Amino acid sequence: MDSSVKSWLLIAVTMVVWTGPARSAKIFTVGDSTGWTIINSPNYTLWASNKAFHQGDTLLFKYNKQFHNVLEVKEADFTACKNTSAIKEYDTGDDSITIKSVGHSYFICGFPGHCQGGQKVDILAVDSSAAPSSSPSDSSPPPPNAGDRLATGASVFIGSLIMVVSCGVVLLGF
Ligand SMILES: *[C@@H]1O[C@H](CO)[C@@H](O)[C@H](O)[C@H]1NC(C)=O
Ligand SMILES: [Cu+2]
Repeated sequence: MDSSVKSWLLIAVTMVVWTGPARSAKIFTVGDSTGWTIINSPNYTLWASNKAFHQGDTLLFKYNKQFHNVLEVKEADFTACKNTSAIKEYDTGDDSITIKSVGHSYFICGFPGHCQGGQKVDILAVDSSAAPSSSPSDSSPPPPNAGDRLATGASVFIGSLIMVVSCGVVLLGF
């Protein structure tokens, strides 16, 4: 192959790598290893507060279906722990729920007293597309999170590496 063709090929590869990997959907097990419960349950508000949920991510509710269920409810019902007008009900004990919309999704357990006891979680999801998330009107998007910075750093590193190699190819005239 002609060396200039080779170097253009490498530059093309570099450009592809440089854009970095697209963000892929994540799966969150609600309450981690403890799952969705009421006895020795985690503080679900606290559990959710240090996570970045995106539209398209999946919430996994794992629980004993004899004693719990999952109701998606409106904000007022979440606040009041009202279990009689759920938007959606899940009761398999192993429910996989995809976050379909940006904004809040509210989930409670419908068994008597459980929501009042803290078995409730408010999931605030942001846009799935860009990470960091930003709308066209945003003049100063928030800084990317650590994971995104790491990914960006890695792709810049790989990109630089390929750039150096392709320069070497051109200079040495392979
Ligand atoms: C759970 O955590 C939230 C956020 O840190 C806090 O505001 C709330 O008081 C906690 N609830 C309980 C029952 O400890
Ligand atoms: Cu429950």
